[in-house]
Amino acid sequence: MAVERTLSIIKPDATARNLTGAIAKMFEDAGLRIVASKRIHLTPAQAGKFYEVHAERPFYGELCEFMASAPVVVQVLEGENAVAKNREVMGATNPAEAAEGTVRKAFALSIGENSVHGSDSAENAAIEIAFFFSGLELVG
Ligand code: DAT
Ligand code: MG
Repeated sequence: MAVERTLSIIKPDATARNLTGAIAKMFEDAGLRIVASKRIHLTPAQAGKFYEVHAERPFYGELCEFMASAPVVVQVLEGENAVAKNREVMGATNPAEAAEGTVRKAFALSIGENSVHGSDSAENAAIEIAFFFSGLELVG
């Protein structure tokens, strides 16, 4: 198995409820290491750029507005199969479909306000990590 890095975002609904530590602990307990972390407040334009791949989807406006509504915590998680492992800990996009023990089952409020983002492939992880962090900020 390969050691990978993936991008995680603790979304506004979760930072607003003071869940940053609880969510980070779930990733750490799953064997992922937080090798970079910062709390930022995205502008709507920055959120729009990050989620550009979803620009044609009907919920794009709502998604960008939500992501810019309050601070987020962006983190780089490192570990064996980090991309897939992070997605497993996150749970399904829709919390109604998320498995027991996942972040979204425990904390998500709705399909839109679903507490966490995680890269969906190693290729996208590299792009998303570079969107938020310079190489100097990644400390394994
Ligand atoms: P994921 O975040 O699980 O990778 P995605 O990439 O398909 O899911 O969508 C990105 C985000 O967009 C998702 O976390 C929440 C929002 N979203 C997805 N489907 C939605 C829907 N049907 N209605 C509202 N928001 C939605
Ligand atoms: Mg996605």
